[in-house]
Amino acid sequence: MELLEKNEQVQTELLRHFENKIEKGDSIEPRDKMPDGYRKHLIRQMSQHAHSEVIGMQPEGNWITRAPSLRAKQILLAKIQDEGGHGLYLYSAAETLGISRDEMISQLHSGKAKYSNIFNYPALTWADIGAIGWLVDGAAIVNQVSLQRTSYGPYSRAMVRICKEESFHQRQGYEIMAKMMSGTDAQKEMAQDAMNRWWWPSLMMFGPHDSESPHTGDAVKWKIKRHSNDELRAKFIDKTVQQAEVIGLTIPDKDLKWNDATGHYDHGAIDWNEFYKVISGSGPCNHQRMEHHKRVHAEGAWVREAAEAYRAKQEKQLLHS
Ligand code: FAQ
Repeated sequence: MELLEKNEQVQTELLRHFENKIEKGDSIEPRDKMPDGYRKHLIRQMSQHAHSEVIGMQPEGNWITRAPSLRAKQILLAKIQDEGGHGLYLYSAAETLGISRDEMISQLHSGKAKYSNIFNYPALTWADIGAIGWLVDGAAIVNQVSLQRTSYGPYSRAMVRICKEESFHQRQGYEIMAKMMSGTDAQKEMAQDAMNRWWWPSLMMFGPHDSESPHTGDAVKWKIKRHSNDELRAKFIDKTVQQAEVIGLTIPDKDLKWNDATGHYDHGAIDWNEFYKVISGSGPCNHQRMEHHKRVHAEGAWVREAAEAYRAKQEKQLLHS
């Protein structure tokens, strides 16, 4: 009985330590005691973030063989490789919370874990590669810059490195759009068409409005989220409108208007029916994205087995040396 009470006291003390750290803005590290809800919340968000990075390689990968120049091909290859790397840092960071990579992948394959809505749309033309870099990476950066100050140490450190690479990605996308907007009428039309198709799904990347976001309350309390979905969306719109104007692109929103009182742009209504349809598996490319991931994952089994055999061999050698 005494032992049980003592154990409870220790647990309470450790949780108080967690709360103090959150309160002070110190980072939580893997060995710290944390509430189960905090751990689960992070596993959900970080694994979904990792899956998004990896699934996000597919729409761009589709254009490697069709890039319009060797320079463009090299840049695109490097960018896609970076996205794969981001997925790997994030899977590793999530593993520190006690979930294995295999488990995360099987949650993705079973549909239990989501990935970003945005990667369920097709990349139809070269301008889409510009729009993905400029708008999708641009939206991802706004979110990830804020996450650099998230309370979980391994996640926040991964974000610092990821943000440096994302800003290069955003610029390569903007460069493609700017180049097309200074080209022929057909190229300008292609760029505007890509803008029209990617704008609204990019706004949806920030998640539902704050009033409809079930996870925001806990996320803010635990300092996982440092800014709300709507705050980040507003930040993204404010900076992107100006960038569009500079190169002559029109934002496909007739209700977009600067609001002096809020210091932000007002925007038209987002089609949340489309968002929920896409994140529940019925977007234009969901089936294709998952089938591709499952097939390539199965084909790569031999690489994982070889790496495991190599690790076991090294361990054995170390024991006998
Ligand atoms: N897509 O209560 P909330 C990238 C779900 S990286 C799909 O507001 P939360 C790089 C949400 O999971 C892009 N589902 O949720 C790149 C929840 O459902 P659940 C990925 C979404 O977590 C560029 C439900 O709706 N970035 O692009 C989305 O507080 C180019 C209720 O939502 C990250 O993951 C969505 N957009 O806020 C790679 C950033 N939004 O889980 C290649 C980290 C919401 O209960 C090429 N994540 N849902 O079933 C976050 O900051 C947050 O998780 C939010 C959502 C803001 C995405």
